[in-house]
Amino acid sequence: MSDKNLKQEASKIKVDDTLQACPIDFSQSSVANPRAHKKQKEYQNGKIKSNFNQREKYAAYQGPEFKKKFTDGTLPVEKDRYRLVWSRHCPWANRIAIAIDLLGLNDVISKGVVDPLRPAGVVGDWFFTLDKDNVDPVLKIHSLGEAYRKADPDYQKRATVPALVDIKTGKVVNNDYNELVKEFSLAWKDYIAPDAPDLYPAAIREDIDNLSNIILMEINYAVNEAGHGRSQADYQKWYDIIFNRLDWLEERLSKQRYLLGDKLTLVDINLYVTLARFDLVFYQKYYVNKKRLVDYPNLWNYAKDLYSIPAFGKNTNFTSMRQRFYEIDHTPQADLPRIIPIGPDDSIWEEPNDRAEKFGK
Ligand SMILES: N[C@@H](CCC(=O)N[C@@H](CS)C(=O)NCC(=O)O)C(=O)O
Repeated sequence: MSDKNLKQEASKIKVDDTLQACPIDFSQSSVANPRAHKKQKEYQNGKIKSNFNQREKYAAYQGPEFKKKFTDGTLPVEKDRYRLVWSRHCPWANRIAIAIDLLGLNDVISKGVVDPLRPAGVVGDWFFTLDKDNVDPVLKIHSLGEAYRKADPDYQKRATVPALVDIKTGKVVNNDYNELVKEFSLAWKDYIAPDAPDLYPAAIREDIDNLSNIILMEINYAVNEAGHGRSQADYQKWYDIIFNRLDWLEERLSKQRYLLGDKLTLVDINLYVTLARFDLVFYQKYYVNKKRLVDYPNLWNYAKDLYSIPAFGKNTNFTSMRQRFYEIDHTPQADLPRIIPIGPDDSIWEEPNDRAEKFGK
């Protein structure tokens, strides 16, 4: 039986996946960053190879383009066959990295991490500049765009994270951040650790989908929409949506440990990835600043509770967030026309939380 109230709440929400999923990127501006402009030319004229010189410049929003599935048998479920390429700053990619570790699939699905800092002036591709020789050790590529173009030689859009790559062919097979966790939960049962949580249990699937849609529209996308506000009225609209919904979530979490009761599900991951970036990024950069996360007792304790689980904590990296959202590119720090915020203090995430005590183990 699905939760009627939740169903009714979700029925008021229209899922619009043409909304902005991507953070603001201002490193291209020659005024903001003269060095970037010079570097950008080297990509445009092909001197440096990346997806950049082929992509649609400033392509508008794009939804996930690669959606091959395990659940319908298109993709074989095979150990050591797939690699998740992600960036630690990215909330969408963060969902998948957390889920792989929570499900205990980290021994069978590997992960490659791209650099949240890109070459100055480049958008639309991610690079393996954190790796030795700037090459992903498994896929042997310099940029994620290479795997996108292996999958589709005419691919001209952004090479986005998360991207699941078939190691055998080197091709991106799925970059659908809304579906990948479900795919792993449903089709990889043979490999999921026996003590792992069921992130998408059959009995409450409808509730999970309903609450996920609410959180997607009114939290996950909404913070980006507020940050990209096209007018004062537009910003105000999203600002109100976000804080009304956070009040609603605060109330919900005053009664139960997790969003759907006493068991963690994938919808907790979906909320967590925005909460983890709330005070550092959305509050101070996107003006989503009526309240901070730490001002909500239940949401804050809930976020710390999740952070204390290694799959969440180890995949939460505040340095990468500062890099991507504030430092942006490889321009030397001394030349940066931007400021990187020192606060908030990241160490407060390590402080104890009251959730187990309040709701029992
Ligand atoms: N729109 C993306 C959602 C994921 C996304 O926006 N990822 C961002 C990082 S948070 C990205 O890779 N952006 C590429 C870029 O900045 O050019 C998709 O449909 O897969």
